[in-house]
Amino acid sequence: MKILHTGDWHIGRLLDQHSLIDDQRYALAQFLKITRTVDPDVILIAGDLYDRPVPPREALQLVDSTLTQLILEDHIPVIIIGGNHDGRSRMDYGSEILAKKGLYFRGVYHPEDGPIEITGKGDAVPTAFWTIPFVKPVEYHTLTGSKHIPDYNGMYAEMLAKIKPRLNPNQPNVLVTHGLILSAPPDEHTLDGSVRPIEIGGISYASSHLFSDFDYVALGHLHRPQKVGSNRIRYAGSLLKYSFSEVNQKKSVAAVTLDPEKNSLPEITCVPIPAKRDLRVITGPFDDLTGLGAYTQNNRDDYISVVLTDKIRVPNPMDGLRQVYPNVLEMAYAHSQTVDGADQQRKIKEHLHHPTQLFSDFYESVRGETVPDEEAALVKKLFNAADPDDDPATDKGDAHATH
Ligand SMILES: [Mn+2]
Repeated sequence: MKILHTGDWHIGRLLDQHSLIDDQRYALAQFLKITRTVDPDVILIAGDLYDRPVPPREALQLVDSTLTQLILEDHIPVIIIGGNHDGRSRMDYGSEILAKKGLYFRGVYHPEDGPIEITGKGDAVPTAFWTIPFVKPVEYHTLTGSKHIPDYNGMYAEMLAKIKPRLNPNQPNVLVTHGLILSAPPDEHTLDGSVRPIEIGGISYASSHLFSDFDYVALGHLHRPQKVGSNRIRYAGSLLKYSFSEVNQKKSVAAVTLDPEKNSLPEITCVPIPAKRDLRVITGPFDDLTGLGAYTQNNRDDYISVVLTDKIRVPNPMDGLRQVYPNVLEMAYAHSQTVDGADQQRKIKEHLHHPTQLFSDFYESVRGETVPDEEAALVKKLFNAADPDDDPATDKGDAHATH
C-alpha cells in the first residue's frame, strides 16, 4: 500500500489581501506531476482543503479541476477530511454519490463512521482508512450527548476508544485526522504562527500516545512537515508557505509505503513541492535594497518582508521598495525591532534596585556628562538615608557576580 499524504492546501488563502490562487494553481500542477511519479494507491488530504468555510469561486474551480484529474483521469482514490478552516457540513454535500467514483469526503465527525477500505496494488488484504475530521470538544459534546465537555486529549481518547474494538488486526489500519497531536507538551516556538488556535486562551493538544493502534496516522493542521515521535505519525505540512513564520520551511508531500506484514514502520519519502514564488525576508539599508544592482535579481516577484537597517527613517519606503519588489507585503525597521521587551524589563528592574544608577543615567541624558564624584557621593548618601538596608553599591556588586 502506497499512500500520498498531503493536507492544509488552504485553497483561496489571502496573504495580506493578496490572492495566492495563481501560486496554488502552480503548486497543484506540481502535485499532479508528483502523483504520476509516485503512483500511489490512495491520496489522503488531511483537512483544511479550503481556507474558509465558504470559499471563493476560483478556489472551488481549482479544487474541482484538480480532483477531476485525480479521479477521472488518473483513477486514484482520494480521501478528504474536514479541517478547522473548512465548511465541514458543506463538504459532505454529494459525498455518497462521489464515493461511488472513489472520492471520499468526510467533512463532519460521526462516531459511527466506518473505515474506507482500499486494496493496494499487489496487496493481499485491503487497508482500512479511518477518519476523524476536525471537531471541537463542544461540538463533540453536542454530537455524542456525552455528559461533560472534554478537552482535546479527553475527546480523542473517547473517539479512539469507539474505533479500537472495530479494528481488524489482520489488516493495516490508517487514521486520517486534523488537529494538534504532539508527543510532548508543546513548545510554543515550534508551532506555526499561521495556525489558527484551536482553542481560545491556550494550546490544547492530544497526546500521540493515544494513537498506538494504527499502522500510520496521517495528520493535518501544522504547516511544517514533521513526524510526531516516530515515522508512524506525521504531519504532511501545507501546500505553500502561508505566513512569514514559515519562511524557513521546505514544503513537501509524504509518500508513505506501509509494510503489508505490519512488522516495521512505514517508509517515508518527502517529495518537495516547487513554488511559483517564494516567501522570504530580506534585510539591509534602503539604498542597497533598491539600488540598480537589486534589479538584476531574478526572484524579485517573490513575496517579500523587508527589514530596513537604516538608522534614519526613509520617507515612503514602501513606494520605493515596490518599484523593485512588486510583491513586497510588509516592512519594518531593524532597530525598532531590537527594542527587546525582556531587555527593557530587565533594565527597569535593575534601575529599581539601583536608584543611584537611575539618577546618573538621567543626569547624563540631561547634562551630556557623567555625574561629578562629589555629587554622586551626595546622591548615594541621600538614597542610603532613605533606605539604610539597601546599599546600592553592595547590590550592584552582587548583580555583577550573578549575571
Ligand atoms: Mn487547521
